[in-house]
Amino acid sequence: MNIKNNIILALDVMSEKEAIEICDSIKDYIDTIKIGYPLALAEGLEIINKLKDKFGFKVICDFKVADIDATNEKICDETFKAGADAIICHGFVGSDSVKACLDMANKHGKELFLLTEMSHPGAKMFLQKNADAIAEMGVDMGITNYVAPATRLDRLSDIRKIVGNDAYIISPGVGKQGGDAKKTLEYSNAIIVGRSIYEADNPKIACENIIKSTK
Ligand code: NUP
Repeated sequence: MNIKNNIILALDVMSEKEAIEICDSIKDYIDTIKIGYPLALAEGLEIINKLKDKFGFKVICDFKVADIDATNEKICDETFKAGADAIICHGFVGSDSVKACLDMANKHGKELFLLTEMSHPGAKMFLQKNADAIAEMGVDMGITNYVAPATRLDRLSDIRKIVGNDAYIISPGVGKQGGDAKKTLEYSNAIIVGRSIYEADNPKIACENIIKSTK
């Protein structure tokens, strides 16, 4: 995926109106947005095509798909049919569940991102212990896109070593969760930023400042 300025906006706002306002202010700097459950549940999956049509964005759906294979297949199918360019799935559910997502992404000619270790403190309880194995599974399955944390650069670096330099890593946790944009981009291809942009008094300036800080 080619992502302008290596920044993905995590658009976790709760209405179409707010989403359009934020997108309008940052559209010169950002061409890829991540929509998760907050906005999709508030406004329905139609929000994907509405924002794509209005702004020409690429949309990554952060649905952290984590079910049995048969259900994952249905979730991914509906999400791609609704216009998503990529979907994020969990890895802890195992290769059969992940393969269902990968197969559906391939069927639609779209992309899959495999979530390895999450960025929040709670990820240390269970997920971190298995994150290397999740990344290894992704490599074995031929997956080329990953999500890994901006909040723990040592772990991000470990995951980069496992998936290799040709893999594409996107990293949440910059800003509000404590991660640093420039340091993260030493290991990641793109950062995911939400609240530091959409909660800012001026999202456009917030965006500009983050981009400047990465140079
Ligand atoms: O490990 C993860 N951490 C994380 O924060 C995986 C994610 N997908 N996210 C998402 O990234 C989170 O749900 C939110 O949409 C975004 C980070 O937002 P913020 O902390 O910059 O506001």
